[in-house]
Parts: sequence; structure tokens; C-alpha cells
Amino acid sequence: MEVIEGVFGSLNGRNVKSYTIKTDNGMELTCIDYGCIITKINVRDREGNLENIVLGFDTMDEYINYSPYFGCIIGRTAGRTENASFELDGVSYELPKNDGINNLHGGPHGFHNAIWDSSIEIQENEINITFSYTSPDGEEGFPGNLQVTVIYTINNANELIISYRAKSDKKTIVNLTNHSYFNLSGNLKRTVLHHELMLKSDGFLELDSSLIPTGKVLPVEGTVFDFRKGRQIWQGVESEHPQTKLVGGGYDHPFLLNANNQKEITLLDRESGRKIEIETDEPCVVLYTGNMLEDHYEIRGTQSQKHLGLCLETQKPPNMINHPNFPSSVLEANQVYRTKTKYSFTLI
Ligand code: G6D
Repeated sequence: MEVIEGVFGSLNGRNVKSYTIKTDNGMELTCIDYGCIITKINVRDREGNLENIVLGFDTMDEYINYSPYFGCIIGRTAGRTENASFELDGVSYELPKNDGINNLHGGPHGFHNAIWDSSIEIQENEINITFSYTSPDGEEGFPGNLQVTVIYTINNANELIISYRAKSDKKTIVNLTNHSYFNLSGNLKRTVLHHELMLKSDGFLELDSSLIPTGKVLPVEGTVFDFRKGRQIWQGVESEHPQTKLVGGGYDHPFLLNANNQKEITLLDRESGRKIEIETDEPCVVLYTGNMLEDHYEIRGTQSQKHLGLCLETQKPPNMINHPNFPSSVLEANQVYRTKTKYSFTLI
């Protein structure tokens, strides 16, 4: 395996480091310590063409000016928090209202635009990039000094494993994810409308008009939300289902996973032959099909547009902080938060 370290740019006088990892089997991944952003993943198609399969930029200015969370780590909390507030043990905490009256993805100064400390460990068949960040008590309204570690492991099996660990000195809430937008066509030749997704999920969370989960689980049976046997994305984009129309034509929904670490998520593109298999220990994955991607900027020469990429954000159900029916995002003082998601890049 090969590693190239470099300087991607700078922010407020601090250099932003980049790491490019090349496996012995044709996969390349570049990430930076600003938001732990994955800026590029190159994998081969069935003809052997090595092309990029994620939405990303090559300059800090583009990330700062245009990026809707391309490739970054989201925290302290993925998704929307209703009324930008939550209560723990009778104490109410107020978060920034950066999505109408709600909080989105931990606020405007969340983990996505922090510069993390980073280090690299090189082994024969895998490379570990460790990002660490201390979120001070009260940052973006969250209680507790939270120490976070995210490790990107890239190995010669062409896998990316993201391991999350966090610990707080006070009771708080934590719900981390990676917000990469995938497009398996290669160098954004096509949208994701004809990508095929398989999800082992019998139910998804209904959203209200401000995209907050209502707490109601809707069965996928007989709807365009049924991905159990595979489905192409355009079917949801063109659907008249009130929930697909609510989110701008497509999906932006948390799906409850029936299983963990059993190839529960598969995304494939038959034209290129590329496939990603995702396994996680998280109870939920948010499928977001880029319904709100804007078109006033280019991505490496391709005009941005709706459905140019899709996200599969493994996490706990958003906004379910103390809900009796769902896994909670509450983290007790000195409890260790630990989750892991594996992405395997292969061919059909
Ligand atoms: C939109 O509703 C979606 C979110 O799910 C997504 O994370 C964001 O765009 C980038 O707000």
C-alpha cells in the first residue's frame, strides 16, 4: 500500500492536511483533516477504468462556499433536532436554529467544518488514519467536554472501515455519521437515478413537513420504500408517494435496519459494474438522494444537479433522544460511544 501526505489548503492560518491512500488492488482514497472529509474515492469499473465515485472538491474555497456536507463527518448529532432543543434530566439545552426552527447536523459550526488532529499508521495490508477532536462543553449548545476519535481504515481488500469513538465528562447526546455522496457511474458521468439500492429494512421513519421524524414507523411493503429486493432510485424520485414528494422528489428518510453486519446495504450501478456493500452496527441508515443539490456550481467540471449523488448515513434514528421505541443518542458521563461501519468496494 502507498501513502501520500500533503497540504490541501489552509483555514484561519492553519494548514489542512491531506492523505491519499492507494491499495495494492486499484482503490485510491483521499481525505483531509478539515471535517475528516473524504474528497475522492477512485475504484475500477468492469472495464478497469479507475474513476472517482464520490462528490468532492480539490480546493478549500469550494468546500467553504458550496459543499452541502460532501464527504464529512457529521456531529455532534446527525439529522434534525426538533425546535433545536432537547432536555436531559430536566435541563433544557438550546442549539443553533440552522434549518428553519430546527437544528441540522449539529449546527453551523459542527464537526464538518472543524480541523481535526490527525495521524497515520501504516501496516502491510491496511492503513489507519486517526482523526481526533475535543468539542468543548457548550460547543454549539451541547453539554460536556466531548473527546471524539474517528479512524478511517483502508485495506488491501478495497474496504473502508470507519470506527467512531467518543467520551464526555457530562451526560450529553451524540450521533455521528459520514456524509459521503456516492455516484458509481465514475467521474459523475451520470446521476444516481439508475443506481440500484438494496436495503434490509421493513420500515422507515415518517417525516413531518419540516423533515423531523414523527416517531411513526411506516412499513415499506407495497411502496417505493421497499428496497428489500433492490430498487432503482428513479422510482422514488418519480413517485407520487406523499413522503417522497415531501422531501423534494426522492428519499431523505431514516430506514430501520433488520440486521447488522450482514450485508444489509448494497448499492450498485449495472452500467459501470461498480458495487458498494455496507455493513454497520448502527440501527438505522438515512438514505438521502441529493434532492436538494443546487446547480450554481461545478464539481470537478460537472455541473452540480439534483440526484448527482446519494448518501447512506448510518446512525441512530435522528431526533429520538429519549423515545421509548428507538435507540437513544444519549451518552452518559464517562460512557464510551462506539460504532463502526464498513464499505466494501467491488464489482457486480
Ligand atoms: C438536506 O434534508 C437534507 C439533509 O438530509 C442533508 O443532509 C442535507 O440536505 C445536505 O437538508
